[in-house]
Order: sequence, then structure tokens, then C-alpha cells
Amino acid sequence: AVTMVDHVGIAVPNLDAAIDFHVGTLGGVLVHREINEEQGVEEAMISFGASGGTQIQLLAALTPESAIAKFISRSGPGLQQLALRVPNIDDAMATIRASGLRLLYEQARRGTANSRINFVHPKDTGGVLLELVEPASTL
Ligand code: MC0
Repeated sequence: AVTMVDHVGIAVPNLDAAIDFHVGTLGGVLVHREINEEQGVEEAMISFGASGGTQIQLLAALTPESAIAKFISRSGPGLQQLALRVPNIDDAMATIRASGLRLLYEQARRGTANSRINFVHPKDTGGVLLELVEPASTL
């Protein structure tokens, strides 16, 4: 079962400008920043208030082929994904498959901070790209 909304992902054209806004104006804290070549992104995690809460993930494209570049050219900058935390992604993937929904990857891949991730196709979820995320360590 899903334990919490882990993060909400926003596609941004300029990562530094987006970090300035979320930290400088909104008062968030930059807790992590990472390049993920496989996903074609540079991402920054922003935390608000007490640690352990839902974070905002700022996602900038590394290449024109990146999912984020495609998203921005089609829809413009904005909410791109909703990431749900699960204790065990293999179990969660089995449940999703048993429900007949399409997962994007056969096997879980590496996500932010060595988490394990997969995605459910947005056409199977009512229009929201859902990420499943199993954190590297139980928080
Ligand atoms: C596309 N569609 C979306 C969408 N992206 N709907 C809602 N939210 C999105 N983000 C819609 C399109 O408008 C289209 O609708 C339909 O889905 C199918 O589009 P498509 O042309 O078949 O597919 P693409 O090329 O747009 O790709 C969509 C897809 C792709 C979800 C498969 O973005 C993907 O593989 N995403 C997973 C990887 C990812 O997003 N990586 C970046 C975050 P119509 O009605 O026009 O047919 S990396 C990350 O998140 C990591 C670092 C982490 O958190 O740890």
C-alpha cells in the first residue's frame, strides 16, 4: 500500500531559477540535487517545514530527448508527476500489473538518492503520471 505522497514533480526550464523561487521566495530548503543520466534530468528536492514531509522535485531536462523536454514542449512548464511512496516496489508493481495497468519499466530503475522507481502510464491513471518510489532506506 502507498504510505504517503513522496514528492510532486514540476518540469522547469531553468533549475537554478526554480530553486531560487522555491527557496528564496517560498522558504523551502534545498535538500538534494542530482543528475540522473538515465532519466535525462537534473533534479532538485525541496523540503518545507518539518523534515519527512512531502517534497517538491524540480526537474530540468538534460537533453532534447528527455521526458521533461518533451513534456515542456507539449504542455509547458508545470506539474509533471505525482510520486507515491511504497515500502516495497516489487510488491507494488505486482499489484499494479494484476490490476491491468501499464507500468513503463519491466524492472524498477534508479531514482533520486538511490531510490527504486517505476511509473504508471498517465492514460491508465486518469491523466496523472504516477511514480512509485521505494526510498533507499526506510525513513
Ligand atoms: C505525457 N502525457 C502525460 C504526461 N506525459 N500526461 C500526464 N502527465 C504527463 N507527465 C500524455 C500525453 O499528453 C499523451 O496524451 C499521452 O500521455 C501519451 O503520450 P506519448 O506521446 O505516448 O508519450 P510521451 O512521449 O509523451 O511520454 C510520456 C511518458 C514519458 C509518460 C511515457 O514521459 C515517460 O517515460 N515518463 C517516465 C520517465 C520520466 O517522466 N522521467 C522524468 C522524471 P494524448 O492525449 O496527447 O495522447 S525523472 C524522476 O522523476 C526521477 C529522477 C525520480 O523522481 O527519482
